[in-house]
Amino acid sequence: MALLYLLNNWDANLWADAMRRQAPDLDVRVWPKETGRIEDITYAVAWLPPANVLKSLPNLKVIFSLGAGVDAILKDPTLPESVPIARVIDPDLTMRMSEYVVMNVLMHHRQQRRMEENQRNRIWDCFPTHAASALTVGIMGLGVMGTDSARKLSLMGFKVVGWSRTRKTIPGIECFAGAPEFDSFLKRTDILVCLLPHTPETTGIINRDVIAKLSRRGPLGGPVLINAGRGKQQVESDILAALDAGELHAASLDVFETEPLPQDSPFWNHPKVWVTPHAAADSDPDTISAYVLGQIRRHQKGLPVENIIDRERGY
Ligand code: NDP
Ligand code: OXD
Repeated sequence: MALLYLLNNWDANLWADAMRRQAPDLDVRVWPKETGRIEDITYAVAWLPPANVLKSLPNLKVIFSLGAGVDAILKDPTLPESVPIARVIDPDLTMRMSEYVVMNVLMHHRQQRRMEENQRNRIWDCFPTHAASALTVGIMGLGVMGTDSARKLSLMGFKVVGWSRTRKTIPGIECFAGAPEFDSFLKRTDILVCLLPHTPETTGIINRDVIAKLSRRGPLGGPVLINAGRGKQQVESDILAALDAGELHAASLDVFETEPLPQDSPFWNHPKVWVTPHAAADSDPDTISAYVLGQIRRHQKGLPVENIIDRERGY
C-alpha cells in the first residue's frame, strides 16, 4: 500500500515530506523517480496529472486533489473511470478564501487605491465614504467557500445575495438559483464575487453581457468584479473592454486564463485592477496533508472517504 504524489506546478517533494512527517508508517512516493512497483500504489495525490499515469496504476483506490477544485485532475483524458476523486474541504483553506474576499470587498468599498494614491502624492483628501449596507455583494457559487464568505460579509453589514445551481437557504442571504434567476441576481449585484468551480457550464461565464447586467445603482460609480474561482471563467478581453469603457469600475483578479499571468498582460499595470497570483486561498502542506491522511485512515478502516466529487457535474 503506497501513496503516490503526482504533481505538476507544485513542489511534490515538499508535499511528500509534509506527509512523511505526519505518517512515518506510510509508503510515500513521488512520481516519476520514486514510483517503483505500480501494483503497490493505492492512493494518489494529483494536480494536472500527465495522461496515462493514473490509468496505469492497477490498484488505485482514491485520487486526492490538493485543492478545493478538481478541474486540474478532470483535464486528464485518460482518467480511470471507476476511481473516486476526493477534494479538499478544510476550515483553514475556507478561512483563507474568506479573508481574500472580505479584504478585496473592503478595499473597493473603502476606496483603498485612491487612499494610497493620495498618500503617495501627499494629498490630505477626506473624501466622503458610504456605509457597508449601501453595497450589495453578489456571490456566484454558494458552496463551502461562497457560503463562508457570504456569512462573513453579511456580519460586516454588507447586503449579500448569492447564486448557485441548486437553491440554498442561508439566513440573511438572498439566494438565487439556476439559469432562470441569473439575471435577477446580477441586477442586484454591485460587487460580483466568483467562487464557482470550473466546469463546461461556468467557462467564460464572466463576459461583457454579464457585466452589462450588473447593478449601476451602487455608490462606487460602477460594478466591481472579484474572481477567485478559475481563470477560464473570465473572458479577459471583455473585462478589459468593460473597464476601459467604464462599464466595470474595478476588478480584483486572483485567477487568469493563462497562469502564470504573461508578462505582457495589460492587467499587471491596469490602474483599476488588483492582481494576485492564484493565492486567494493557499493550500498549506501540513494542514492539507493532515486532511488527506485523515481520509486515508478512514479508507483503511473501511469508512467512506469524504468529499468525493461528482464527475458528471464536474465538481
Ligand atoms: P463547492 O463545490 O463547495 O461549491 C461550488 C458552488 O458553485 C456550489 O454552490 C454550486 O452549486 C455552484 N455551481 C457550480 N456550477 C454552477 C453553475 N453552473 N451555475 C450556478 N452555480 C454553480 O466548491 P468550493 O466552494 O469549495 O470552491 C469553489 C471554487 O473555488 C473551487 O472549485 C476552485 O475553483 C476555487 N478555489 C480557488 C482558490 C484560489 O486560491 N483562487 C482556492 C480554492 C478554491 P450547487 O451548490 O447548487 O451545487
Ligand atoms: C484550489 C486552488 O482549488 O488552490 O484549492 O485553487
